[in-house]
Amino acid sequence: MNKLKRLFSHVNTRVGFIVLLTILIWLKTLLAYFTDFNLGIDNAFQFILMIINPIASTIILSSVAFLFKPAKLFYPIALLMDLLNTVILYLNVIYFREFTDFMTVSTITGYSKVNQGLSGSSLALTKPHDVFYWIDLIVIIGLILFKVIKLDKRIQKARIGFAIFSLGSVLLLTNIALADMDRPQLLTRTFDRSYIVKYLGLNSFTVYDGIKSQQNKEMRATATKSAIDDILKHNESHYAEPSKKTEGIAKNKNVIILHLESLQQFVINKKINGKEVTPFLNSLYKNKSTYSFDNFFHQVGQGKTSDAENLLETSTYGLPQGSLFTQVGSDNEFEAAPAILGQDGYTSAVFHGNNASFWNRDNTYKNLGYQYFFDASYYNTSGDRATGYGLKDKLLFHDSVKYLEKLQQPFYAKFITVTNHFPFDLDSEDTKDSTFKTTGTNDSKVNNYFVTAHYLDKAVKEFYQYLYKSGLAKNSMIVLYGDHYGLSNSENTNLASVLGKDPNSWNGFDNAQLQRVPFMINLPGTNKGYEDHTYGGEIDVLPTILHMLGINTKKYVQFGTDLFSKQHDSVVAFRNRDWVSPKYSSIGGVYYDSKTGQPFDPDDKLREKLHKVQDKVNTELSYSDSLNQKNLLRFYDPKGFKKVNPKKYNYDDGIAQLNKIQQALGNKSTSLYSKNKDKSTQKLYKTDAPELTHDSGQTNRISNNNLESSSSQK
Ligand code: GP9
Ligand code: MN
Repeated sequence: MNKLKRLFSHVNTRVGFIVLLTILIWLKTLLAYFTDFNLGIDNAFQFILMIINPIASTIILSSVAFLFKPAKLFYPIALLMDLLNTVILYLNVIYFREFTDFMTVSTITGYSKVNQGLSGSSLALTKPHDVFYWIDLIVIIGLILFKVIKLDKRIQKARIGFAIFSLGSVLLLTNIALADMDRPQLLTRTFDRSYIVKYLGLNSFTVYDGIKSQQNKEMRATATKSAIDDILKHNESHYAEPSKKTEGIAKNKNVIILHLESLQQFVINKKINGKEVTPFLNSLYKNKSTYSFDNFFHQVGQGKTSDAENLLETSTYGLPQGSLFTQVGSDNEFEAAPAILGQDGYTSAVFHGNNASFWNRDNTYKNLGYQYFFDASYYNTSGDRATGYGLKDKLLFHDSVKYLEKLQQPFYAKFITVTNHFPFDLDSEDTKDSTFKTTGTNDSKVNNYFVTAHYLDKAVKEFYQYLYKSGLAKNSMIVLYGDHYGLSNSENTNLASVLGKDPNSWNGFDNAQLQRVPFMINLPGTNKGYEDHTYGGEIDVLPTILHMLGINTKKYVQFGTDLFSKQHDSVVAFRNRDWVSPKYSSIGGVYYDSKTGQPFDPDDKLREKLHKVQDKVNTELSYSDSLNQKNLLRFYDPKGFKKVNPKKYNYDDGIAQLNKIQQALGNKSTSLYSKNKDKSTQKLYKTDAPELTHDSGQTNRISNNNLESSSSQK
């Protein structure tokens, strides 16, 4: 008892008081971590970081109070800091309950047009345990008023405050260093807000986000209308006319984009132990109904998947650092595929079995003009149904049918797969019936890569079978592409022998060659398909497919050119300013002959020519950066293009919205479901996914009553 008293007497010192407040904030944050937030902890290390991450920033915040010497200032300031901490925490708790995401500066200030912040329903989002977020503050103020906690009136030495501040800073730096061990480039790449919270805590996230949005704001504030003029000029001179052979051949068809995670071109037609890695994709590749490209490169930067998406949706490059989606996706205006097609009556939707906040998709998609986003909350991702980045591919395709069939046609639908993602994990039950035996290199990543690529191939095959059975295939153009490399340059030497290459002579050019990814445009019904050797990249996809859909692209700002056009620009720029072209390539400051792969020293004349190519690449990348960093499309109104209003979209009740539209249209409804005489086509879907045999049929979206009513119509 005496001991307890003695311990409590410490609270009567200023340092003791700050320690008490810090402990309380820490406990409250843990309460939020465990009950309200969903941070997706994958391993013990992350768990430990999560437990300790509130401490550093809380200490730093409370050290502010030590700047004030008189007790009647010190205590109110200490409590004010505590209140600030609590408010940040609690607002995020409420916000998370509504949006499954963390609050950003632009959501608080209303700067972003996407989210309107918390609605009037905030009160409905409170829960009984919320009392614990506030009670400590009330009790402490009470204890001070009733003099149970006595104010320490001694004048403090300045160095105490400084020591506390230093302690907090050291802890924070240690925290950042530890986080970087588990998740390199956490702060430069900004994968997901929840990652920063998981690793560094809410306060650090809020400060980080504040700095980022201030930078963005400044960049934008200085931009003027005329800044887009040069870009428009470049756009006009760079434009490539559609080819007469392909223009309009897919007019009014549905567009189905299959985003094949980390799939690289070297798997196509590759055999391992006598068996093809991707037998189905190979058959598609060779099929007369497919335009297949074998010199197609990804062009992503640090934003990986999200950069690939941006390249395809907008035909602009990702940013030099970080992900375009996370940095400017919430605020920018875009002229993106879903919006362009939306003007022609297309319905647009994304299907992806990961959290909506990953890569800031939940906000960015609205600015791209996506009407529907079926994220992890629309699927059952429990237990063995998911791996690291979400729902397994076979299940993603299978479980999406109930949503896909409700889309009014024509639609523009994108499926983002995840299973073939580093570190290429798959449960043994998913491979036990497979006769495919992978490589036996010393690198488990290389070996596993082929296993998950093989799995992805089968998933696509099952989906295709459904597309044919349901009749969707004949009304659709299916675009398949690999988003970026799966095996990085550090694994490439281990891969070399599998590709029949010598790891000892492996060089920068070889790495660049491996940045080829599959790109196929499959148009069931045509027999004009062929293997096309044109050099191109992700930047070129949008103009290419828009032309095939019979849509004129001249008025849009696009940095890519139609792959089928005679005027196509076959210099492929990488995000780091390296480039490849049919004749020459420039990789890491070295020129290579693209045919022989040999490095060479150009003579003066050729050097000048190559410099010009480099200048062109630099100009294009910098125009694209300025367009996106300064949000210049806000100054440009292409004739006939209706600007996107992100506020129109709400991804919470997609299926209810679709059902409503279907009902309102009655027999004019063009959804597959309506065409199938108001019956689901789910039964047509055949998959060997073992997870389905022990399925509970639950989706993560618990509160969606409409979903239940729609699935009962089956
Ligand atoms: C996450 C998935 C993976 O949702 O798309 O992104 P990546 O790590 O490949 O950029
Ligand atoms: Mn990816």
